[in-house]
Amino acid sequence: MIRACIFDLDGVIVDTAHYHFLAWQRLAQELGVPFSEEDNERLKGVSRMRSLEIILELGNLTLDMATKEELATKKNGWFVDYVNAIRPEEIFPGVKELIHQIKSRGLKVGLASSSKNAQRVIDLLQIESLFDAVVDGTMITHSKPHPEIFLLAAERLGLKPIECVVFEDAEAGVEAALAAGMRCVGVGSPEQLGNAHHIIPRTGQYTLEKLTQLEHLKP
Ligand code: B16
Ligand code: MG
Repeated sequence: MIRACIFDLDGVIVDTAHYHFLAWQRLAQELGVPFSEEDNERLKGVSRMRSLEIILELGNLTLDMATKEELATKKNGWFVDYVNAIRPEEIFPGVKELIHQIKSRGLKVGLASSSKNAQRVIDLLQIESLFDAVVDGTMITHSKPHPEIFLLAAERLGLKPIECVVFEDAEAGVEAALAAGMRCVGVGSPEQLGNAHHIIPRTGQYTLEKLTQLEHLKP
């Protein structure tokens, strides 16, 4: 029995994934590392430091920890500058309506984002009240694809993992949800998210009928 939906933030509720890409691209350019949108798929859902390490790997660069910290902080400054301009209307179309429908069916709703900036984004979008539990990058030790964030979200919702469905746009996020023993709806392309139980192009296109069908699929 499905009793909750847990939403990722960046790329599922709002297009902050694009701002992450712009900030990483700017840093990659400074480092002289070619960095495409396709490369960026590997950064989605993983931690800030792991993202930087992937860029350094792409450029065959090795840097000491202090320099890496400095670069990660620089990228975050640019990201925060982009994000501070976010307005409540930027929530993806249909997402609020979907969450209200889920709630009207008596299900709980959680948010699980690897981002340490998640609370800022939630405040700017004014969506805190939509969620029964919020878990972000400041509360976990292991980032996606580790299942920790989703297991913690289920715990905060007072539910078992098998009772939760995750909405994710990142390959690492789909992996994390499946490792947590949850069903997963991938938001994006089947090439990247092929392991998810259902795949939809945009979050707002999901329906309660599909959620019912999910109950018949094994986690
Ligand atoms: P920050 P999500 C993730 O958020 C992003 O997808 C990923 O690209 C980013 O590196 C990670 O948060 C950490 O973000 O640097 O803001 O702490 O998709 O899990 O909501
Ligand atoms: Mg995401």
